[in-house]
Amino acid sequence: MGLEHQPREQWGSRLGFMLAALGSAVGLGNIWRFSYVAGESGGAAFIFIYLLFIVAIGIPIIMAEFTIGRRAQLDVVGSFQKLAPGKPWVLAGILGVASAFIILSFYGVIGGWSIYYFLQYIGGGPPVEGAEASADFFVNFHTSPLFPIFWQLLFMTITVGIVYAGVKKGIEKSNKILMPLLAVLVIILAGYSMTLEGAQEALTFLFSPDWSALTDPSVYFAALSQAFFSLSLGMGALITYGSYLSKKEKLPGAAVGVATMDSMFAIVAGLMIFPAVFTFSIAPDSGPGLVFITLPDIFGSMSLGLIYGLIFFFLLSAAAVSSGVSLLEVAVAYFMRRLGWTRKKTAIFIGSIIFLLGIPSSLGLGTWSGVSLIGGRDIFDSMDFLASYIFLPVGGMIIALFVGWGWNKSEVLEASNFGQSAIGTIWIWLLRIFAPLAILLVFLYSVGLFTF
Ligand code: TYR
Repeated sequence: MGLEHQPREQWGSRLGFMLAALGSAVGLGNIWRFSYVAGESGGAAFIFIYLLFIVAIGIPIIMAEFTIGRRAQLDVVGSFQKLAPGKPWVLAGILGVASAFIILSFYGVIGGWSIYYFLQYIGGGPPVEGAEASADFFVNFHTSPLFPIFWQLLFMTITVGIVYAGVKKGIEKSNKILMPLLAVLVIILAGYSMTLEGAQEALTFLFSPDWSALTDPSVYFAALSQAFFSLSLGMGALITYGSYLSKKEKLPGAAVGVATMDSMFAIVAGLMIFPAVFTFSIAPDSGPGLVFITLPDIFGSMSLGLIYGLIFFFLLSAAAVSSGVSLLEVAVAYFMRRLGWTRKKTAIFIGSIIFLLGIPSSLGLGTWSGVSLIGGRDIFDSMDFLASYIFLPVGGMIIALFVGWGWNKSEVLEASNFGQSAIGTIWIWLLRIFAPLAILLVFLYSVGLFTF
């Protein structure tokens, strides 16, 4: 199949593009993953490194992805083939499509849990009183073989439905409604949480670093993978979204805007979750269950708990769907061109495969919890490890090297809208040297953590 075919869809406006990119970035990563990883990695010191990575590595690579996609006007694999025909850079595109399959397969599992909890709150809240009952409820739910798979299927169906409807009518439209709504909701919930007794302790946990944590390599590794995961970076989601943007629009402001808003979302989500965690004396490092075990318990003992729970799980589900959509779009855009199929047929076909791939991750948290794949991790954690800790940073490194070294410099500067400015030169050098080196050093520093 050639690189160019049917006329390509486009965003209706620059704002629509930015909200869609933000919808991709803001997701389970900001709420569910950020809170438990920050909790496990000691809080403030981790957050400090995470923010540093966002500024020095994340923003330059977002710009690199936008520039590639907008210039090539193609999916992630096609973009590299068009800009650097016959060169090995296309590996980043292939890794990207593989990451879309892997991440969405386990993402759909948690997305399904979120929808299940949301519906519980519509029905008056889960029947839990006390931390133990809350944990039992969660364990019973997610270890049941079929039940979570049903909710995962529902999540995937909604996600496929939006991608099926198209770039403008599906993705842009849903994000235009959801994103502003989410911003308002998360601020209201954080405001409420800050009135709880545990607020002071939460602020200390989130903002006053214990610098000794920085001697631990796993903190850097966790912060790097969280930065990539949360910004949807390193696998071409932003190349794909950039490819639907018209050449008239300016890129740099959009890149900074998306990174800033995404980080603010994570911090405000921390302000929403941790005061509650400390008020009810829950260990911040309770792992992936943090949101699902602790929060329903907390909501159960709060005066406005039912409403709080309803809004919270709506927020989580909606944020998960808008990110799931971007994961699916990476694979759909590629296979549509490759197979010459319509968007509708490709969305259903690829969505079904990813749903099936996710089933082992779901079972791995229950019936198959004895199965371990990578370094003693269960199936679910192995998928997350492979994609978020390895594929995304490696993909990001290749993207940085490609824009820095593999592509003609004046063409890059023009395509990025930086032109011959000083900022453009700084950007190029961040991509040439700093970002790849920083990623490499984090990998080397963490070598001991790779126990396969
Ligand atoms: N950024 C999303 C989140 O924080 C997850 C995601 C990761 C989405 C990679 C897209 C992507 O390509 O939940």
